[in-house]
Amino acid sequence: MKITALEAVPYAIPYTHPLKFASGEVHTADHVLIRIHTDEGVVGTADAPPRPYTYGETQTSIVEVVENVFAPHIIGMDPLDREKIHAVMQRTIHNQVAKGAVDIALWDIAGTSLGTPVHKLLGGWTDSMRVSHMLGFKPAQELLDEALRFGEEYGITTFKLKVGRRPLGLDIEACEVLRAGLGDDVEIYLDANRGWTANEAMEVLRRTDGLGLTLLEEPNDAKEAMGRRRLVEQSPIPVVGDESVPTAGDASRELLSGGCTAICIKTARSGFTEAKEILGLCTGLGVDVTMGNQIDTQVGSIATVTFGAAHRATSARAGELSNFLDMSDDLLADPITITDGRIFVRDEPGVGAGIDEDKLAHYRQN
Ligand code: MUC
Ligand code: MG
Repeated sequence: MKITALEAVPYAIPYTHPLKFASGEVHTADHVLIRIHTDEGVVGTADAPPRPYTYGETQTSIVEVVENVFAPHIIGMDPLDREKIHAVMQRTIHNQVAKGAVDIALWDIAGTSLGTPVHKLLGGWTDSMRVSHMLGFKPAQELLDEALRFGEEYGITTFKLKVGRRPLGLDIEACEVLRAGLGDDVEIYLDANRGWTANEAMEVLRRTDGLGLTLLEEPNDAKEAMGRRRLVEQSPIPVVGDESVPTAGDASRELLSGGCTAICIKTARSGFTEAKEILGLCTGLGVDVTMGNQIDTQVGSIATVTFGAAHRATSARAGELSNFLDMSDDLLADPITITDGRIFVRDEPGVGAGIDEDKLAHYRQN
């Protein structure tokens, strides 16, 4: 089998409920759909969500690097020779989201051509993931109302609260109101997207002690290494690396230098191949992993479920899988449903990200 074309289709779908967090906000899913075509008619599909405030990539840069930097070298290669294709992509530094989408599309081709679901190829551990819902910046009572609604409508019992605001009391009040309103059985954890200094994060940990928070993600900039190490040493809960650990090399550096004690794996920026390397590192070192959300569409979310359900460690915790519910529409032909707080893998060859072509024609931007 040979790759005949790499297609990078920019599209835009508005959000009904914009997500706001310490490093940015999202009003429109201005993503890029990546499709890899082969001479046997098999097509691999994946979604690339640009996050300029996290990795520096934009919709335009993703189209450019896929079509004009990767494609000329990758066309003609066997899509199953992933190692060789990655060697080509590694000649270009960064561009993690563009590389991740190409990798997922290659796995989609592998599964489709073998007639096997990719969750089976990756590990086949279980058939579903528990869902964690991400709560963006809002007044405390609105956060509680949203969490109660998601609990009632979808059976979700795990929430990640976006924090990193100043004054610190805003987020501390949100934690208190959520804990009082949701009760002790609901899991609540925090993600500051580098919004605080290490000292501010330590103050928040002190003032929320006793609320049963389980994880603190990217409290400050991990590059501020001394403050971060002090915080990690003193934190009573695991400090999760997210945007500081897009690659296996980054994850090893942050874990071994004391920059974090747990890792957020995101298939959107690591693909399945590097996500597997990061996972192996984490299980070998004995640190927890979470499956994160790059503010993904349903196409991206089904990829996360595919990877997360395939492995024991990634399915142990609830994965962040519900951001697509805040979009006005999506591209997946067979929409994702959340039942009793879970999303199931697709029992069909490939990743199961069949695209509704009419919707793509409607939302595409070229
Ligand atoms: C997250 O976990 O940080 C927000 C920015 C980004 O890159 O991902 C999201 C969610
Ligand atoms: Mg995060």
